[in-house]
Amino acid sequence: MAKIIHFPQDFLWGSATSAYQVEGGIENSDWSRIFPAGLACDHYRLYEKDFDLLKELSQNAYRFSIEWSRIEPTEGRFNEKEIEHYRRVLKALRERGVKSMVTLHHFTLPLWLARRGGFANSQSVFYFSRFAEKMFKEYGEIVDFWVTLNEPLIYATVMAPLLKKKNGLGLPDLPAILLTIKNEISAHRKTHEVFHRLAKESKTAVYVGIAKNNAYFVPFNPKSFLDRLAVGLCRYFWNGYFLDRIKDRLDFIGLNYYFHHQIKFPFFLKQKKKLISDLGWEVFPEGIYHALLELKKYQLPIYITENGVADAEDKLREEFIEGHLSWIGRAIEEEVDVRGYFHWSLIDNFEWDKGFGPRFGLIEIDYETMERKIRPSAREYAKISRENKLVQ
Ligand code: IFM
Repeated sequence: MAKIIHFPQDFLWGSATSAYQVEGGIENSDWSRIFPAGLACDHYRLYEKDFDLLKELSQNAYRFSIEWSRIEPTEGRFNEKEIEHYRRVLKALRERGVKSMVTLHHFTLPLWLARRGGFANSQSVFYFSRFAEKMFKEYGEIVDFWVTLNEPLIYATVMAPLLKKKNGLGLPDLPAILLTIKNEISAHRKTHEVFHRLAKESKTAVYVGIAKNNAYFVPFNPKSFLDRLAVGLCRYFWNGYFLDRIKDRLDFIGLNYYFHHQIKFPFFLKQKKKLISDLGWEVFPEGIYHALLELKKYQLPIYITENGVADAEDKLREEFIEGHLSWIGRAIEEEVDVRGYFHWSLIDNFEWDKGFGPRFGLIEIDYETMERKIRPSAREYAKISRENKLVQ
């Protein structure tokens, strides 16, 4: 007999992107010269077309990021033309009845700030909150959800060190990583505080969260003390540490779930599972359930802010989505307050140092013609969104 999983009323069904990965024409960020994305998906020009497709796919929410280097190309000077651009983007979503979730930092920084050390420089807290405050003053009434930082630990430990090395700004070092994390925590806290103060003054509702990359860690041998110890440490440092320091300044938690790690002390084991994405990442839907249960203790609303698979031939995506939604459904049954799911990604895009090869999109992009083509799995996801239920 078919199993039916019903999702809560008002559940958000959406997808996510980030500016550098899709917009094109970003010339002034720390990624621009090292890993140029060129025209990317030309989403900067074609956003309305993409939102029509999003609607056609029965989605009611969209997560995207505002490119800081467009808004503040030189320190302290805001670009009005770009501010108007994102206002049009937000209005286009409103006109279509789509809720917006806006990320303020998704891996890229304006070049001027990168040259001053980026988030490793404690002044970044001031720079970031000034930029964020400006964004709130401009768009506070037309944004539904704010995400301050995307995957702060991936940023601090992988992305920032990679750029630093490639930019010739020195070798990545542990103190810089720790400082980055410290400043990210302060930047988030400050932004939450400022947004709530401004929202109170202007009597606007405000929801500020974070997109936190948490993984599901398991011991290779549950009887091994060392394997279990390593898992405990990973859960503490990778999953919990950052959230514990901002939990009193969060209106919701965004969970980006991609990974399940089996640990045989002191190593992460290479997964030998059958379902492997084009990037070699294991597909393990059950992990999202455990990651959600781990977040239950915070007693905050949770949105899945990212979950997706690199799958150019669209062979795995339908099963991937259904599998994850099924485990999310189970977490909801166990009273985890999950309120929405944003698939990564709406369209194929620029996968950072891996370029345009990996295909994460519900919609395929032909990078020669910029033509968009809906993948079959996207239609299946649309059916689930439309009916607000998953039939298995
Ligand atoms: O493309 C990235 C995104 O920018 C952040 N989360 C993981 C995605 C897939 O690697």
